[in-house]
Amino acid sequence: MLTIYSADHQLHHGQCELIDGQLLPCFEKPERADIILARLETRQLGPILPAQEYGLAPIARVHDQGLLDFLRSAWSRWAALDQPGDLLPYTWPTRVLGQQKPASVHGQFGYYSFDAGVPITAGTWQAVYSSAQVALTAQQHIMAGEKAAFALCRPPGHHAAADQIGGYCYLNNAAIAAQAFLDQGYRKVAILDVDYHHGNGTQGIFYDRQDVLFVSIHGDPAAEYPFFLGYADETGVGAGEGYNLNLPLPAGSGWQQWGAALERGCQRISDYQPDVLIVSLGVDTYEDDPISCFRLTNADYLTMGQRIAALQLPTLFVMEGGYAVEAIGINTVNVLEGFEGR
Ligand code: OKP
Ligand code: ZN
Repeated sequence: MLTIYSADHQLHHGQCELIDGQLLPCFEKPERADIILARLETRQLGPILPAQEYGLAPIARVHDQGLLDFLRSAWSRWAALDQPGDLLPYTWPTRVLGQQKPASVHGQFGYYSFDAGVPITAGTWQAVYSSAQVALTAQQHIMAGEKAAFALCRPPGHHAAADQIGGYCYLNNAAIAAQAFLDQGYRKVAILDVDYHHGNGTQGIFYDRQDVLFVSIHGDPAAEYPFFLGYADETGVGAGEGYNLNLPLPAGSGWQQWGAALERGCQRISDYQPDVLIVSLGVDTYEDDPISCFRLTNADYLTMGQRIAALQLPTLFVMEGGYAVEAIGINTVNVLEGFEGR
């Protein structure tokens, strides 16, 4: 299988995040992608190609222009204030506050985000822009007839909404690729999100549409991030009613529960008869993941890839989460190898 990779991801390296009452080094760190790349090379999965540039237009098909302007300019505005740390939001327009866009960089960050998991550093814009180009390049290879491709995106994207970022995500790479397929003539796209966390951003972007089916298997949001979306009764709205399928599972779920949910999700995708499948591939469902609570094993990822291959669809894998860095290469590449029947 073809992989698309850009070293620009290394330009984004946040210092710290607030987790369980502690300021800890960011879990979403550059070595995640480096380790996956090394495993792809060890296993000789296929060619690893650089990203091509498709510019801002396909990104602006999904994201709000105000958010893009903010992301592009935020670091220089922050650097001008000569502060020591990364730029982080700390005030959000919640229920008791107004919804206007303030002038200050901190106020605007609150306006364009929903949590504090999105540090902006000097290289963040270039890294997130390139991550989207990685997804778009892989998408172009599928348009050109490739059966499958792996977009080794970093930073991830599935929590990013049209105009609000959060959860380590800035630009929604999977959604940008889905929209590009539609803009280039495909009629129906299915997105299967297997990351441990609900893909609230992707769900929101396509919630009122039937040209994108969104299926997600994730930790029950009653107990797990992102808490405020991902429930089973969120089935879509208007024309999109029936085109959103959430399959939340309790903490501690292993392959027995997870595999059954995958079966349900795959059935729905088959019924939908999409032109192409996008897999939001997070491997934070792993038993040793430091911030998640499912119990998938190394071997389960091979089985996952096999079941996805049985859908017999052109398939674009887009990298999302996974924080057990010692195993992230094995688990990610196991999905791809299972898919290829190796
Ligand atoms: C991004 B992706 C756990 C805090 C988790 C944010 C998680 C973002 C995950 N106590 N905070 O879906 O892998
Ligand atoms: Zn995740």
